Amino acid sequence: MTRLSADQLRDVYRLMLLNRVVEERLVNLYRQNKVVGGLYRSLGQEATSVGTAFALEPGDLLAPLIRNLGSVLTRGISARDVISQYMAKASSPSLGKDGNLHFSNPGKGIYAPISMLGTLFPVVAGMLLAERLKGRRTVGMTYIGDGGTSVGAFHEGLNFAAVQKLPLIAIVEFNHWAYSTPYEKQCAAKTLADKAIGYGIPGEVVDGNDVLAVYEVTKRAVDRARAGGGPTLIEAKTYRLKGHAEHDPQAYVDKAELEEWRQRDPLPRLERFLEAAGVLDEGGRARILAGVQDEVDTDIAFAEASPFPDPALALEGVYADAELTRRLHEGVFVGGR
Ligand SMILES: Cc1ncc(C[n+]2csc(CCOP(=O)(O)OP(=O)(O)O)c2C)c(N)n1
Ligand SMILES: [Mg+2]
Repeated sequence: MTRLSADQLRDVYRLMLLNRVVEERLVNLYRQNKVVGGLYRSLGQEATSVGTAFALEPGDLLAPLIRNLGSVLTRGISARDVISQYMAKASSPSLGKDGNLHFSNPGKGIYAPISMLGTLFPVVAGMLLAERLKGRRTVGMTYIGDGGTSVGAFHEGLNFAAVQKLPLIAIVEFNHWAYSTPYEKQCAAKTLADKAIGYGIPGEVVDGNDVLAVYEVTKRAVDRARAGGGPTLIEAKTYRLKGHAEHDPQAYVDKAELEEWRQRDPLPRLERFLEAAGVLDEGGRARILAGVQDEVDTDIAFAEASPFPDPALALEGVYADAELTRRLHEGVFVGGR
């Protein structure tokens, strides 16, 4: 049913749980006014982030959007970096200059979201072209929401990647909403995967709440891309169970529809599978949860105790800075490690 080993399955479960617990704890911090800026949940979408990123190999690159916390955790970014970043502490990857997932860690192959939706596509396509020119078989993955697929940059970047047969994995997260705009007012295509036909690349639709299905379809696409087969567009059907961000009470969402999707929560679904497969029992589940909670407790204590950035440094590192770039490439931040 899956090619993942028992250890890998437990790791996937731990990462989805970490994704959820970090966000739940960030909500508490947000309500205490300790988060600087917005808080963008991925509740109900954890399987898409984790399942896709889990299919990459070391050395591959990933450019997430703000809802892809699970993707960056899967690629080895610590909860400590994410929490420090949300709290805009000097110990955060952007040294307190930016919020949420807006940071890069080239050492771990993570490249920051770009706020102008769609723009990551031409950027990642260009990075992959550079990698090819250097003789490397690096695969790149980036994400776009159902709303974001309507912008020009998405089209231009994916078209270029298709023509150049670049190893780009385009993950389209169909979560039904683009802020308060429903899909029907966004696009007339039956499925977003149909757009792949126009680029001459494979398009796949997957149940985005089934982490194992997400992993399988992505792994196939990654293998094909690395072998020179070019990009794949994968549309993951999922649901945004929270508002656009914490400040949005999603009053425009039908309550029955929301409840229906709550029943399809990807986390209990994976728990049921792992239990039936004999991979995780009640004791194992409790141990993983306790480990995740301990980790997040320690990371929150670290972030709370960390100072805000020195205002005198506000103008440093704003433009290209060789020393800062070197430190980022080595994954060495002010916070140490
Ligand atoms: C080009 C562009 N237009 C508008 C925005 C403002 N904006 C930020 S998020 C968002 C909604 C995006 O919806 P979707 O692409 O479906 O992603 P989701 O939030 O559902 O994950 C909008 C309109 C933007 N960031 N970039
Ligand atoms: Mg959306």
